[in-house]
Amino acid sequence: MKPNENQNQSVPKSHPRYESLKFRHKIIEGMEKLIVAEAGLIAHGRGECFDYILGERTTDLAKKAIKVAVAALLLAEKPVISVNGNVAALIPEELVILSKIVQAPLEINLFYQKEGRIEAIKSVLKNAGATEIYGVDPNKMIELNGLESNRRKVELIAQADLVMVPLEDGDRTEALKKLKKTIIAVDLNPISRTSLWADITIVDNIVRTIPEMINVAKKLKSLTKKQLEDIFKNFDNKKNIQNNLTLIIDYIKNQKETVFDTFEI
Ligand code: PTJ
Repeated sequence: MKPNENQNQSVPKSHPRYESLKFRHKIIEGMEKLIVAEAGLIAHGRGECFDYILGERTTDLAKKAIKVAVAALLLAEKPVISVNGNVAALIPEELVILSKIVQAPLEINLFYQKEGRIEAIKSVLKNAGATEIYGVDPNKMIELNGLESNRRKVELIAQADLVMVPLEDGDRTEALKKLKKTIIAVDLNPISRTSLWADITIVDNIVRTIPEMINVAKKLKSLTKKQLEDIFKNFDNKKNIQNNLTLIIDYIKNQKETVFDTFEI
């Protein structure tokens, strides 16, 4: 197979793991087009592993965190959605729709700097319908204090009161928290440093989370400020993380008991 050939076409829709393979191939194609960093493949595999032990579904806990996150986005004065290579490759159209509904601009922010990557991501977002994309002009960038990685270079994020960071590394989440910003993380690993530092951690696969956020945003958009605050105010992220860990333990225990029930050789 040639490197740029769409490998997804070779996976039959009837394949029991079609959905998972479809997104895996989007990541591979994204890497070939410079959208995804090489390390993005490894990050995706780590995510897949956690998704497995959460049952590959958006759990009730994730749904609750999604509702709180959408309320927080609608309440924020200067929200920004941070976009990296994996997210741009997996769900660009949905990202643009969410950004428009909650009026949170998209800012490209990459951990791995490589010539051509920002342009490649900008192009995928534009093709998905984005009209304004931030984080692309080096002259408009400033550097965040207390951070050495490439993620320190930000544009709107510097002034944002809330930043949504899907598939982030822990260092910048920590730096953004120290700048008193509200952080929404989407991370399948409930005990990653990002998950622990965030104010609202959605433990779910980004490919399911963003469409669900769009549905919830359509419903919450008509609520009053007071009603949105009521959704947001009693959320306890520590409890959320602990409950997600309990969910994983229970899921594995249940698998241990039942996994062979329908497995016939
Ligand atoms: O495009 P860049 O240069 O900004 O780089 C992006 C990656 C993702 C490569 C970079 O931020 C990175 O190395 O991230 P980490 O430290 O591997 O963390 C990524 C986290 O996202 C891990 O905890 C994974 O479990 C999680 N993850 C991976 N895929 C998904 C996911 N969470 C939700 N949905 C996914 N599809």
